[in-house]
Amino acid sequence: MNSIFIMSDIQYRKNYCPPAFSVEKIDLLFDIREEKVVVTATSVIVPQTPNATCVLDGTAHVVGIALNGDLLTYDDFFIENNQLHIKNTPNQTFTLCIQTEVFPHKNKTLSGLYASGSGLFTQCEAEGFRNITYFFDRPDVLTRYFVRIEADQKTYPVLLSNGNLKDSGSLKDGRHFVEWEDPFAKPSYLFALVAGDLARSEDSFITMSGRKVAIHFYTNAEDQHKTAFAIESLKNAMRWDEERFGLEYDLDLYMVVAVSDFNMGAMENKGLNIFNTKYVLADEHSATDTDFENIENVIGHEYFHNYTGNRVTCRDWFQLSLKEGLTVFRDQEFSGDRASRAVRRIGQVKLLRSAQFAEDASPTAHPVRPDSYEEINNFYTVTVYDKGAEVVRLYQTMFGEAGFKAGLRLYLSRFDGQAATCDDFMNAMAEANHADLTQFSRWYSQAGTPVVNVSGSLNTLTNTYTLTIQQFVPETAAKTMRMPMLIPIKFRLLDHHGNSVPLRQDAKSDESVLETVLMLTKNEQHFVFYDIHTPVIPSLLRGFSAPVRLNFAYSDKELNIIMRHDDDAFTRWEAAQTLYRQAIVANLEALKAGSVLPNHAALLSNIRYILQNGTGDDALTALMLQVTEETALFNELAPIDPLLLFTARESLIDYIAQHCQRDFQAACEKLLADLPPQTQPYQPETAGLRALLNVYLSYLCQADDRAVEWIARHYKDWASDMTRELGMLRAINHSNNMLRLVLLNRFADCYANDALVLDKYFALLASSHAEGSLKTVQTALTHPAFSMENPNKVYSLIGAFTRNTPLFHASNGSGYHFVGDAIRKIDRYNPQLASRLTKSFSQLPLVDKNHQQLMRYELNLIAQNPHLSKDTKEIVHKILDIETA
Ligand code: B3K
Ligand code: ZN
Repeated sequence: MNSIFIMSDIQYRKNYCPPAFSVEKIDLLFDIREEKVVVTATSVIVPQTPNATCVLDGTAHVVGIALNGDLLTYDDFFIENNQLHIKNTPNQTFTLCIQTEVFPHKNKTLSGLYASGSGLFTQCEAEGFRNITYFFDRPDVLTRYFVRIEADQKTYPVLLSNGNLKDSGSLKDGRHFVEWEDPFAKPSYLFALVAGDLARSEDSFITMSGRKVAIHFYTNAEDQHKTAFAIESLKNAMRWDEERFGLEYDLDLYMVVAVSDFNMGAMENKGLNIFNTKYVLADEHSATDTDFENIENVIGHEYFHNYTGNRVTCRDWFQLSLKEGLTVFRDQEFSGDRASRAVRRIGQVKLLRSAQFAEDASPTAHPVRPDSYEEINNFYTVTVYDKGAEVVRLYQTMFGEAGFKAGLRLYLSRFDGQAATCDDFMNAMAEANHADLTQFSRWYSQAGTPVVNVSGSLNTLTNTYTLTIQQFVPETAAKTMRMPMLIPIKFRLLDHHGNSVPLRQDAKSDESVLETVLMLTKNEQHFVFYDIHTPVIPSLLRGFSAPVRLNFAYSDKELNIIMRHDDDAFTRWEAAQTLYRQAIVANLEALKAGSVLPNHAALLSNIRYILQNGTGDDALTALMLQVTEETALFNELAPIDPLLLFTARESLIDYIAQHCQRDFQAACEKLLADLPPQTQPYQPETAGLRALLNVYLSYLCQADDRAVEWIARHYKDWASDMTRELGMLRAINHSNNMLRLVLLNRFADCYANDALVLDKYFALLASSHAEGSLKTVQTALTHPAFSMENPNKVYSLIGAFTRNTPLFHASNGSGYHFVGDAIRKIDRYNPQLASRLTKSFSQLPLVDKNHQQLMRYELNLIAQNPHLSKDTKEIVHKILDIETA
């Protein structure tokens, strides 16, 4: 443990106190002027505890304060540590009026009220509202909002806030006003305001009770033609929530505003979602199939928050997963019902393994419901979101769809209009399903990815098959308890043709099933199956039924059978991953020993089998043909030389590409001939074929540079849509052939006016393994379309760079330095963005000593800044293991 102790402001979950004041309503007047906005906030405050001091959170410049109409003097209040203390407030209801000034054009944090282009936008979650006015900026203080906005009519013809439009009209001097009223009480983090010159795309939706909801999407005028898909997705989401959960939209208007400067994907402000343009704008010329899928997910996600997040919100930020885990689960179910559920599930597993399992193994590990934080914005993590969604999925696995729905409906009706906790949700699930979830609650409190070791044995005398399952929770940086978990393992037994064998678990009964869920509760358990006469293969954790690492020592032959014949997409894909992983590890051993790389003949025969027979789902076939990513291997191979791991993996890809070149070529040509022309912007039915084609092209370019020339020759003909165009560019992106740069430059020129496509260009530059890539990326910082202030650009270039192993982990430290430099710059104006980038260093404990030293050097440079933001400081200190007291 490092001996430096630093004073800081850590918040603890155990210290929660209910608010001492409630607020009946708040009137907000926004007077928008050229350089500043004057905000007048008038709250009707009801004391809940006698003689409590009225303390409001805020950072803005105070112009004046009045209590029950009387102007306060400096003797009546003081401001300390971003809190306004009002002395001697009455014990009865009182009115507090606070006038502040904010400067959105100077605000580069993209939190609070900020300018982007010629418009003004807000982002209040988690604690942005306090940058606008002084308020009880905590999620358990809910109130009704009445908002009036006044601004210049020409500059800001569109003035929006939450809820319903109540009034609008002209004022003198070319100004105008609008008034909005939100009938639903909400916490301050859901407040939103937009002012600008935006174009409106309109549609409507008739709810299940026959109410007409107007849908308004606001974008820049030149992007208006790209909103159709997002609008359709919203209507699909509205219908889906009615059909699946009986939940109907509750206002008469649903607004979505797209903004290009935004720290994350989107924000669920009541009735007025604000979205990153990336998750709204799409047409076939600019968006890939994956972009369309992401738009559908995020539109769905923010819509579903209307109940899970807005109608029932979080009591405190430690409960963040209550709304985020649940809403991710809901958007996953929505997209699973839309298309290719099994393939979507594998996508979720890939993310969980490469990012969340990695987080659990990192210095920033925390449970789904954290116990403490320094900066809440650092806790919008894959653990809170995606592991949180897995925990919610566990309820459905245990209780079935109907039981889950009953629990959700009970929770929503019990806590409607209130702020709740993860325990409240769990208790509603338990009550609706008459279950005891005491042990289950460990999923919220214990960090770490449980490890499940399984072995099986057939007793030919008794004709029984016994599964022995052990579990343990590894130690993490969060140092939480490590008690055995309740782990549902979806399970079948397969014969050697891949057919399911009947499972009989009761010796006295003939009853059998083909699939069961084994409930693991102890450190070690045995499950016995009767009437098993021939060798069988366990098909375990089907559908990835729990977020655990499961080990079973399958033989190659058993893996082949599962991969080819199991009817569960996850276990098939997982068998392929095991084969890839074993091959990478074998390469790694050979590289370490300096010996010749081994053959992987068994793997080749499987790849050929898949190429010839497919899997019945092209998107699944495409996934099965892709070698496991390095990041998913870091943890189990630690301490690792990332460059050696990269070489081991690349060698395997090379090997497959070389040996199966003819097979890929034949499959590719057939597909090119068969691929139907795209008639609609996004066709899920043929998305799998396009994914497959792109995998073939990548292997072909890896095998032989002539494929790069082949692509270049046909580029124009084949680039019928962005999925195919980007697929070609990705395939050639590691080549040193000059044609790569020719095509990339042409791509950048062609889309010079499309910011979202340029993001793809920057990501291509930053993901390349071609010679001189660091230099290219450094030069890209000066590209006229690049901006260090725009998160999309930063994530595309610098974010993609941190995932480019040979560049980021370069042995001379140049990659770390490049990213470190960017963090140091960005931290001065956008701490949230800087802190996110800093997390790329959290692999530190998993890499070898040399890389650790280089990372530490860079992190120390960041830590030295006396003005370092709270956000970045918390992450750097965790990684460097500097104790904060
Ligand atoms: N709730 C927002 C995230 C806010 C992040 C604040 N740092 C988007 C979402 O999860 O829907
Ligand atoms: Zn969310």
